[in-house]
Amino acid sequence: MQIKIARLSDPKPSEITPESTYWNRRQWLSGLGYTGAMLALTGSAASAQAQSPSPWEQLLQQKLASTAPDPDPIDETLTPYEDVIRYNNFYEFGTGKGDPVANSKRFKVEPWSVRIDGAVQKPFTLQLEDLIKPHALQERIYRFRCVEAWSMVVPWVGFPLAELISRCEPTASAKYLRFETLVDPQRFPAQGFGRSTIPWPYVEGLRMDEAQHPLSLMVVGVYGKVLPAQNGAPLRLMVPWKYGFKSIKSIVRISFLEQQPPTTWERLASQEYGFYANVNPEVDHPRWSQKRERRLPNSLFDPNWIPTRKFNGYENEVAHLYAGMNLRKLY
Ligand SMILES: Nc1nc2c(c(=O)[nH]1)N[C@H]1C(S)=C(S)[C@@H](COP(=O)(O)O)O[C@H]1N2
Ligand SMILES: [Mo]
Repeated sequence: MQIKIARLSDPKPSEITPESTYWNRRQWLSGLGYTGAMLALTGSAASAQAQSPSPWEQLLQQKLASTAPDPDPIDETLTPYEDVIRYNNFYEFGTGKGDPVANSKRFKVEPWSVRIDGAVQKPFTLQLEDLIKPHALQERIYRFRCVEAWSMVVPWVGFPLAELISRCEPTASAKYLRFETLVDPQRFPAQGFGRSTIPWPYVEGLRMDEAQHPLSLMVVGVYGKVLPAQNGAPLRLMVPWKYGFKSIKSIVRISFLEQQPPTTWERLASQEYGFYANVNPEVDHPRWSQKRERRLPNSLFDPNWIPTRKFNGYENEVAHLYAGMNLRKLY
């Protein structure tokens, strides 16, 4: 029997974000002063949660308040916060772009831990607070390009994945990383929908040198605030030169492997989604062009199409990782 599964798709007009005011970075920065603005934002996030913040939240708020601003920000207009948190792909909450924000209202991060295993000196489990304790948080303003041909510019907050990797003490045989999202139908309602969507857990992977690249970020915040559930709380990956589906959310397990791991979208439709998934305008998706993208915010009247850049504009930083590789075959 053929099971009809959800697919990533060319977005329907009904999913296109309504036009909203641009939140210019310079206006944002000059408004209250950078730290002031961040404190104001984190304050309102905390009060929206009613109860007193958990130890994890307190630690995270503290760390967020001393986030180092992006030292070399790209000169592009930020996608407004409202769009970043309302237009999401997170199939654990449903397949519609509005499902994650609607279905994550009661999401609780705790309890949470991240299992580290595979080719490491000694497998171990990181509790939530230990995840960020040794790391100084940094802001990184990244272009973010979904394989569905829409894109954003987002000020993430996190720390280099390379820092976490060195804490894991991988052995010489570790050549790949495999990441896994939490499976818990209590917290992720769409995981209780049976076989109607994608198989769980959501799995992604990177080659070791990609994971250690300084652009690869473990994200715990956005716009100076605690990362909302719909964006992958408490911990998600951000690899800005790859299509968005590589940037796995709500991670509970990181395994170091000798072999390339099978990953979710590659397993579902390997002719459409590859393991590498580097943003590449020269290799079209079988069902749509990858030469252009809708930069959010946009509207039906102003779709705001812009040309897609190789490696999402990070070619100078990452092209050396793929020297000699045929990126048409290894898409
Ligand atoms: N666990 C999990 N991670 C995921 C997804 C998902 O459905 N489940 N969707 C991916 C896709 S296709 C995209 S484009 C981004 C969206 O991230 P955002 O909602 O923060 O913009 O998350 C990625 N990570
Ligand atoms: Mo995506």
